[in-house]
Amino acid sequence: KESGAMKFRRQHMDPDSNPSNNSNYCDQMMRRRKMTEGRCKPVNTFVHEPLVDVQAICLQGNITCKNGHSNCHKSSSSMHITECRLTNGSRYPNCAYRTSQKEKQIIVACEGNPYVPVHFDASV
Ligand code: UM3
Repeated sequence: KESGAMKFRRQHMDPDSNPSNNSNYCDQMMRRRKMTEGRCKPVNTFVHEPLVDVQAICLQGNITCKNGHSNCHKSSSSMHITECRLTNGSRYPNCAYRTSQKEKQIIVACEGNPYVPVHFDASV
């Protein structure tokens, strides 16, 4: 079965690519990473940094997550990310996304032992 940590890596980690000049990145990746099955996931962020650097965010101080839990952590440095946002006219099963590259600090929720990212909360 897929663990929370595995799900985070599937949905949010893409360390070895930089989609700079590929406006189809989100259309391809949202499908390839199985976020267009059953419904089109409305918003999803991919992180283009080494996994160890993203896991290290869990060592930062606790902050409150959007859901009120206190197991969120903010990266001390900005990270290369791509935000995928469903386009207005997009209708399942034809999920179409806008691809936008950003450099922002990210907030993740961490759980477990080892204490690793299981949810992407926000970028700031
Ligand atoms: N989400 C992102 N990036 C954002 C905001 C939200 O990926 O900037 C995702 C994370 C959540 C989902 O999925 O939207 C609902 O908040 P997850 O818990 O599987 O990571």
